Parts: sequence; structure tokens; C-alpha cells
Amino acid sequence: MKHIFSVFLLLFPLFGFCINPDTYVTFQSKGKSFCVASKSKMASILVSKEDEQAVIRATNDLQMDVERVTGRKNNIINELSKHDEVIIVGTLGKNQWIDALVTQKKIDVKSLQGKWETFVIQTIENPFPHVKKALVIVGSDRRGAIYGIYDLSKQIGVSPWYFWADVPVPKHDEIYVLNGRYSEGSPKVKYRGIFINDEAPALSSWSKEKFGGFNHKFYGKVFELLLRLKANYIWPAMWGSAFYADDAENIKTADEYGIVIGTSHHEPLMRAHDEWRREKGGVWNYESNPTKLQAFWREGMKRATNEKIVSVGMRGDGDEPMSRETATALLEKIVKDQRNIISEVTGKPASETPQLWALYKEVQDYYDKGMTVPDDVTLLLCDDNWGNLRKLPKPDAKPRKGGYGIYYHFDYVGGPRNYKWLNTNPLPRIWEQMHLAWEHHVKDIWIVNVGDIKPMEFPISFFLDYAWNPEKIQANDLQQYSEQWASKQFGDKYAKEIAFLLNQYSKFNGRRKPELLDANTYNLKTGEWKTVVTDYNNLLQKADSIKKYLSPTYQDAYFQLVLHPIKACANLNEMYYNVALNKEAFENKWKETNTYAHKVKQLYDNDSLITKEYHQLNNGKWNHLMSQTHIGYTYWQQPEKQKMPAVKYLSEATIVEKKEIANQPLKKATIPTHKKGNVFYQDEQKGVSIEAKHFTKAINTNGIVWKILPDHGRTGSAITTFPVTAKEQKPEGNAPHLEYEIYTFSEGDVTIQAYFSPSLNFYGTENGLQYAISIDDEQPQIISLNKEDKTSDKGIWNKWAAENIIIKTSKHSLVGKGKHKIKYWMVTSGVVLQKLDLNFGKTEQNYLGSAETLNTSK
Ligand code: REL
Repeated sequence: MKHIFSVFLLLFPLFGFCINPDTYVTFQSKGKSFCVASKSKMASILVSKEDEQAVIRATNDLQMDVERVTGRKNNIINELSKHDEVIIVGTLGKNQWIDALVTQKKIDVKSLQGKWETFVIQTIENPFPHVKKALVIVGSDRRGAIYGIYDLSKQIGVSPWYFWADVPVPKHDEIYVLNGRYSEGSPKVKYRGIFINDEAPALSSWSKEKFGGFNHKFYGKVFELLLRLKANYIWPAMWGSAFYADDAENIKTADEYGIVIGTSHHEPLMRAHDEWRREKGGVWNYESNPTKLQAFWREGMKRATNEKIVSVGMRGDGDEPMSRETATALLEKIVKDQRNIISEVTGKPASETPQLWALYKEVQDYYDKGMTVPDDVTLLLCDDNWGNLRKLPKPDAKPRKGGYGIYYHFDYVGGPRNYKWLNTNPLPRIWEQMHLAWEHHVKDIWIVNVGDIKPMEFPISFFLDYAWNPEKIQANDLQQYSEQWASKQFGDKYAKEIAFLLNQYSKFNGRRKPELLDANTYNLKTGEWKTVVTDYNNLLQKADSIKKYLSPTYQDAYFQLVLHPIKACANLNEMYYNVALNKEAFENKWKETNTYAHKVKQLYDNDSLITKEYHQLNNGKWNHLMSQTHIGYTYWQQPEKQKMPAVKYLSEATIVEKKEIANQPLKKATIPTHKKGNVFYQDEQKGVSIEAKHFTKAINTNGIVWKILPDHGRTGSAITTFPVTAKEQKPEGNAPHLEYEIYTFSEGDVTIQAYFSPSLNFYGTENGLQYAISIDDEQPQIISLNKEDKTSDKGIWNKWAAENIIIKTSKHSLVGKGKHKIKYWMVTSGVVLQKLDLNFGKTEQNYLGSAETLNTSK
């Protein structure tokens, strides 16, 4: 969209036009643009005293943001006198000047009326007799107006992360808004938010030191961040904390900012679980202690007079499952009683208060076995705590009044292991899973567990931007999204390089959470460990070189957002690699043993130095935030203290010389010289290894298309079919499939390992998600990815989650050497293929599979 200059406005004087959503602000006067700030004049900001408190508060932020950019302040006024230029900010129906402009048909608000959180920003010539020009920021409701304000803030160069990640604000003398009209439409997902969770030791120690705890001063900062990110919803910290009880100002602050409060999925009726402990309510059991529980919940409802979503249902004490005997009927009764309390306290039918029931862990099983949920309650579907959705409504499911939501995780405490330290969430997987949710009409609530907020800045931004409008960001837009995000934090110059660093480190960390790494993760013998460490160190080198080019103002932000996770993980990987080398050397009594042991010690110490560097940034502003232990795990729960991995030393007397074994040349299948395009060869050691996106041919039929999910997965890109709601297909003839051409020097038995993103059986069908595979003219074998998994929190699921992959093996027989064709067929939607590895019996298993054997002579 181009902005339309004022000449067009002459033809259509009433309502302006859409202006370029990315740049409606300029820092030099252009044509008749609206002057927000210049050396000679500053527009005043007009806000009505009758408007919502949250809007009035946000105008102060606009004033401060302009000052951050120009060093000068706009006046905030509540009455309109003679003016050249004025910024009018308000909620529709709550600002007399905006309402007058509507009546005079100087601004069209049809797109706002009755809408949720929608804003319009528009310039108007001669809005009033004594005013030359206005910039109107009008919201359909209070958050609409606030999002409009922060949209302008973002455009003038104030990053939502200016406080939370020290992103500097570029300075300008002047700020102008181009003539025209701008709107982002309404958000597609109604409630979009975060859950601050697992907040000890990092965030809790930080908030205590900086604010005195999780009080209103702390929450003010969080709420501002959320609004700047166009979110509206939060589940506050609850580890030993209670939002409503800890600080009476918390609820007021939520209202002042306009943020919707919930208590987490297992904290019904607006009460923090910790309050039950504090009040010594007795057993958390509805069968034996209903009266006390009801009284407890009633208090929660009475107190929470603010905008909220009420969690209903019940889990066991401390987020444990309820007793095994717990009958569905009991849960249904609990919810019925809870709804009676809601309606008693509010004086309205329960259905008029927004509620959610989270199908978390075992609660989903009750639901699947027939537990009924009132139609107006939003069913909050959950992931498996590891970013893989457990349940989605079938495409033909009957619509529910309360609709559906998703509770997603970027951080977790629990098995197979806590992951709390760093960001390990690559955008492509978040996109793919949340796209599934969107396409299945899950659009009432999207909430994500973000741990300590930092260091999840990048995925939090993405989750919330995507929630605003999932139709705007496609899988192949993620690169551009990342570059834009990087440029908003660091300027345009190195945005591409920085985007690469952000995505690459998330990809590396997504292969296996740092807490799960150890000396055995990668294969030492095949050289896999070495490659992983080299790749990480190369990334660090790139990150270090960008650091040198960035001006001093960017250094703190760069360290937090980019360099720290790379530095910390390059170091961590190298440490475990050296543990593996030390073990091998010790077993062989090689003289390098002790050198490796010393190296481990040095890298282990370096880990604390990297943490210290973070804590010392910006005069200790982020002290404690990286204090999460991450080395020394022995089971799912974190160690109290870090512990160096055990290493072994050799005494001089036992040492033997390491003998280098000369590598034998490896056999490789030949590919005819005229062959162009993607073809794969057999390698004696690696077999045939194929990255999913390198198909030779894609057969798109029956309205189904194959699309690459760029950069999705542990090694390359992945591939899946669209639409993701398409019906099951029979793998035969011309049905949707991919072909991969290969050349072998072997024949006979071969196994194919197919590597998939660990998607779950989200429709809960007998066979789960399925694909089919065949070589040449074989009958395709139909294989289920995940039917073994019934629970998603034990058994085989542990392996899938920990390794972030599902590997399925099929057996085949090759007739003849030379050219063959593998056919990979779609059976169900939602299957995400990353890689195919053919093993002729000689291939050593690597964690990431073999390196690709693609013929590169094109
Ligand atoms: O990650 C989760 O969803 C749960 O483990 C948490 O919600 C849980 O409340 C935990 O922090 C403590 O109780």
C-alpha cells in the first residue's frame, strides 16, 4: 500500500486513505505531513478527562516516547484552544472532539463501531475552525486507542523492548506523520498473552532486587510491554506469589493499563494457589473439603472486580493430577458449583463472565472420555509442554460459543527435563503449530508460558504478532519477519545478519534443550560432535564480528538478544564435546586425556563468566536473570547448584601414543554426468541422506499442495501439505506425493528412516498421523507417526520431546543397483517431514542423522 498524497485527499476530502503500514512516519517534513515534533513546534496531545484511565495513562507514554526520540516534550492538554497542530487521542464515544469529527463526517469510524481493540490513525485538515490540522488516534475501545498510541511509538522508533532489552531509541530532531489514514484492522485472536512461570530463581530474584517483588511497579513494566506488543492478557507469576493478595495495587495497575488478568490453568476462580497454602485451607480436595474451597473461590471472585478470564475446573494440589479415582462427574460438579459462585458474585448469569477450562495433561483425558464443558466456557487446548499441540477440534466440529484457545510453552518445569535457561524455540515450529491451531478455528485465547520473560524476547514478539493476524504471516515470510524484527532493534544495516544469528541459534538450541545435552548427545566416532561444535563456534565468530560493527549504543541490547545465547551455547557444546573426548582418550590411555579434562574445567568456568557478563550489563540492570542452573542435571528436576561434568585424568605412567588410523577411501555411487536437479547418491558410510525439501518432483493433486517450511527442523527445512485441514488420502496413483531420485551401488535390503517434527495425534484417532512410503514400484507402506502415544507425558513421548524428532523406520528391498525412486506419500494432514535416511547396513546412527548426500554438480 502506498500512502496517497494530499492531492487525492482533495478529491476525497472526507476520509483520507490507507497509508503505508510500515512507514507512515518520516523524520523530515514531506508535503503537508503532520508535524508531531520539530525544532520550532511541538504538537499538543489532546485527551479527554472523560476517557478511560488506561487511555489517559498511555498518552503519557506517547509524550515520553516523543521525548525519547527528540529530547523534547509535547504538551498534554484536556481542553482545545487555538492550535496549529494537535494530536487527538481517544476512545470512540469517550472523547468529545473525536465524536464531533465523526458527526461532521470528517472521520469515518464505520470500521471501528462495535469492534474489538481496533484503531484508526488519521490526519485531518482544518478539523476545527481554530485548528489547522489534527492527527487523530481513535480506538473502538480502550485497548484499541492504546494500540494506536503504541503503533505510533513503534513507528517513531521506540521498540517495545526499549526497557526490557535496552534497545536504544534512535534520535531525530523532527517527527512527521504522512497525510492519510492507517489501521491494522481488528486482532484475529481475541485474547493474546503470556504466562510468567517457573520464575525462580531468575525473574523472582531480579524483581525483588529491582522492585521489591512481583508488585505493581514490576507489573507496570510488564503491562506496558504487553500493550506495546499489542497483547491484552496475562497469567501472573504464581510460584509462591499471589497477584491479588501480594500487593493491593496490582489489580488497580491492571486496570490502569487495561490488561486482562487470568490465574493459571490450575488456579480456579481468580485465586493463586499459594493463597490456599497461606490461608491453611486444609486438603485441596473437593470431595472432602467443598465448603472451604467454595468459600476460598467466592473470595477470589469478589476481589477480582477487574477485566478477567476466570479459570474453572480443578487439578490436584500443586498442579498435580487429581486422584486416579476422580470421576468425570466430580469435575463436572465442581465446575457447576464454581459457575454458581460466579453468577452469585457477579449478579449475572455465569455465561456473561469470560471463563476458560484448560484441558491440561490428565484433564484432556477426562474430556476425551466424555466430560461435558458448558458451551460458553472457552476450551483451552494445550501443547505437551514442549511446543507440540495435543488436541485440535476436528475441521467439522460443531462451533462452540466459548470457542477454543491454546496454552503453549516456551519454557517448562517437568519431564523429560526442565527447560528454563535460554530460548530454544525456533520460529518455524511455533509458526507451524500455531498455524494448525488457527486453521482449526482456535482463536479465542492464545497464551504462552514464557518463563522469566527474558530471554524469550524474540519468540514472544513473534507469538503475539502472529496472534494479531495469523493470515498475514506465512511460513516463507519468517525470514522477512526476523529481518524486520532485527532492524527494529538494531537498525537496517545488519538486520539480515542478525536475523540469521537469531534463527540459527534457536535452531541449534531446538535440536536438544541445553539442559538435556551431555557428552553422549552427538556421535563422536562419526565426527558429528565435531561438526556441531564447529558450527556453533562459527556462529559465534559471526556474532562477534557483527558486534564489532555495531555502535556502542547497541551493545547491551545485542548481548542480551543475540550474543549471549550464542556465546553460552557454543561454550556449553564445546564443554560436553571435550567431556566425550576425555572419555575416549581415557579409555584408550591417550596422552591427550588430561588436556581434554583441563579444557572441560576451563569451559565450565567460562560458563559462569558468561553469566556474569550478562548480570553486569548496564550497571547490573539484569542481575540474576541468567542465574538458572543448567549444568549438572541428573533427572528432570534442576540441580540446586551447577556441577561440572565428571572427567578423568591419567598419570604419566599409563599413557600411550594415539595412533591415527588412515581413512580408507569411501565408495560412492556414480550419477550419470548429464543428470541435473536434485539427485542423491549412496555413500558407503552415510547411506543415502536426503533433506526433505530437495525432492526431485512434487505431485500436487486433489487440491493439496506440498510446501516447504523454510528452516524448519533440526538440520534443514521441512515439508508438509496444505491445507492442513485436508482429508485423509489414499497413497496410490496420482495422489499427493513427493519423489526423490537416488543412485545406489547396493541392492537388496535397505531401511528408510524418516525424520518428522514431533507432532502429536491431535485428533486422537486410532492411527494418529500417518504417511506412506515406497521405492520404485513397491506397494506403499502406510506408517503411523504417533499412535503409540496415548498420554503425551510418558513412555515414547519422552524420547520424541527430548530429541525433538520422531524417527520412523521402514524396510524395503531394492531391485538392482543404480537409479531408484523413493515415493513419500501424504496420508493425513499435519505431518512435517524433515529428512529421509537410507541405511544399507553400514551407517552409524548420528543424533541428527547423516549429512546429506546430494549430488551438487548441477
Ligand atoms: O507449565 C505448566 O503449565 C505447569 O507446570 C505450571 O502451570 C505449574 O503451575 C507450575 O508452574 C507450578 O505449579
